[in-house]
This record gives sequence, C-alpha cells and structure tokens, in this order.
Amino acid sequence: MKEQLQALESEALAKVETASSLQELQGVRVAYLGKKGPITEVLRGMGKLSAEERPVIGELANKVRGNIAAAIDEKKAGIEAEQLEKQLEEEQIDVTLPGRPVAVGGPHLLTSIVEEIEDLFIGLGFEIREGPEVETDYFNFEALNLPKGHPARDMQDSFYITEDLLLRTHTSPVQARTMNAMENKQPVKMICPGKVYRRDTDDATHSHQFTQIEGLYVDKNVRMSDLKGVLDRFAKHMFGEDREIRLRPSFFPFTEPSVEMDISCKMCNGKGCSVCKRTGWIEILGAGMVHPRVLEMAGYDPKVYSGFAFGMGPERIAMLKYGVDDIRHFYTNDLRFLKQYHKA
Ligand code: FA5
Repeated sequence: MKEQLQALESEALAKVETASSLQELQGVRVAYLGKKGPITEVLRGMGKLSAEERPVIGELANKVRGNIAAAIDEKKAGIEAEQLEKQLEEEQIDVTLPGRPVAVGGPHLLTSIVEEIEDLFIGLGFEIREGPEVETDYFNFEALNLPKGHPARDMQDSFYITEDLLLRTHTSPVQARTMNAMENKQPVKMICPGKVYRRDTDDATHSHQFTQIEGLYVDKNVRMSDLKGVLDRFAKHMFGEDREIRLRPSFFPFTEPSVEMDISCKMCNGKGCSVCKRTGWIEILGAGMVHPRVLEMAGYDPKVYSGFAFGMGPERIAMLKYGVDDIRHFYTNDLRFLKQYHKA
C-alpha cells in the first residue's frame, strides 16, 4: 500500500508539472483528490490493515494528499500569473492618447420653449398647473360652454375612448378644473402646459399630438386691457421688443369676446412676405374674456368676477422664433436637428 501511494504521488505530481491550463489542472485535482479518486480509495481500505500499519499508512496518505494539493496550488498560481502577464502585455494602455469626447445631451427645443414661456409667466405672478391628458367630456367640452351636439365641437376633432372619456383636445379643461377646485372661489392666475390630441392630419404645421399652454386669470375687475398687456409682454419677450401685436375678433364658445392674436412678421417687418402670406401678420394664439357661463358653472359669480384666458401652441411659436419649417422635426428626434438648439 505504501508503494501504491508513492506511485500515485509521483504520477500525480508529473501530471501537475505538465498541465498547461487551469482547466487541465482542475482535471488532475478531481482525478487524484476527488471523492472517487485513488487516494480516497486507499483510505477507505484501511480497515483491512493491522493496528500497527494503519497510522503509518494513514499519515502517508494524508501527506501524499497534502503534497499533491500543494503542487496543484503552486502550479495554479504560476499559470494565473502567466495569464495576467500576457493580458497586461496585450492590453497596454497608451496614456498619451487624447481622450474621447463624451456626448452631452441638452433639453429638447420644445422643452426649452415651454420653460422659457413658464419663466416669463411665473415672473408675471402666474402659477403652473397640470391636468389629465385623458379627460372627461364634461371638462373638455361641457364645462367650457360646449354642450353635447354643439356645432363648435367640430372645431376640434377628437379621439374618444368611451362615450364620456377622450384624449383632451386642448388645455382649456384645466381652466374649468382649476376654478372648480378653488376653495372659497379665490382669484386664479395660472398657466398650464401639456400635451393635447386631435384627429388632425399630420402635415408641416399640424400634428395629431402637440403641445399647448393655457393661461387663465380670474379676479375682480380683470379687463380686456389686462389681457392685451400680458399678451404684448409675452410677444415682445419671445420675439423681440420691436414686435407689434394685434387682436382680431374671433370665436371660442368659452370666451366672450374672443380674439386671435397676431404678431407683426419678423421676416418682412410687417411689409408682407411669403412667410406671413403677404399680410404682414402671423397668428399665434387664441384668447378672450372668460364666458360668464363658464365662470358660473365653476362656481364664480360673473357679476363679481371676470377673467381672461388664452391658449397657444409652443411648437408653432418655436417654428416662428427659430425658422423651423416642419412641425414633424419636433417629434422625429433627429439629433442633427435637435443639436442645433442645444445651448452651450
Ligand atoms: C384652442 O385650442 C383654444 N382652447 C385656445 C383658447 C384658450 C382660446 C383659451 C381662448 C381661450 P385653437 O384650436 O385655435 O384654440 O388652438 C390653439 C393653438 O394650438 C393654435 O393657435 C395652434 O398654435 C395650436 N394648434 C392647433 N391645432 C394644432 C395642430 N394640429 N398641430 C399643432 N398645433 C396646433
């Protein structure tokens, strides 16, 4: 048995010596030191030995096992060191190479425009409000003086989800929601930016999903001249101090009187060109004095309170300000377009 153990030892040590990979080495470990290996086998047969032989063989078997394990560990450390050396040689880093620039993102043009408009109105004392994009028929239409069957509902072709739920067609429902929720019917001064949806056919100036910003100011003695003053400040802030505005009579069921606001064309300074269709003016938003019915439905006494409201499309404003010729550029996320408007 002694000779058998010694033979096993030299056989295993020779295999360790010639092993050239960690995998091969693991094979040797399993073959000689594993549970089914020959040394375990020898130890199992010790019961048959005499009492004098047993400790001698036991000690020897343990020694052989220790020697083989130590040789395997040593060889393993050698192979690992070699591999590391090889890897370091192959993956040399040239610290003198110039670094690769990291691409830095920036806000989307639409986000920047909305934030610019928000900043202006916050400065004028307006709060920012939000409302749901999936809206009830009541807030999208009825609370805005557009009862079921009213022909003016056709002005905004809608995506209905159920008979009473739809994707909001404008941000005006947030007017009604804000006034409705106001405790003790306090004055309201808010703007509401958000996405809106219409069954419009997509083209250079129309999208089925676009952004609007609503404005609402309700208090005692709010007058049309207040609306004009706020809109004039807005136009000059966004398009330059030399811009003029004009208000044209229009129709919205939720405002009376209703107007559309034009700004003098920047391209031709009001003389008339292809951008302004030879009129010298470009339309940018709808507005008016909140209809007494709308105030009443939201719980405000129209004999005491009055208000103005407006609604604009930031895409169209950005298009005018930056000369963008197609609204679809805002949604297709072509970085070549978007990067032009990243502020440094
Ligand atoms: C309205 O939506 C009214 N709620 C605005 C309003 C609010 C009037 C408060 C009075 C008081 P209108 O449908 O005109 O109005 O839309 C307002 C703006 O949204 C337009 O001036 C335009 O800039 C933008 N807009 C309308 N339809 C589209 C579209 N399909 N794609 C992109 N922008 C659009």
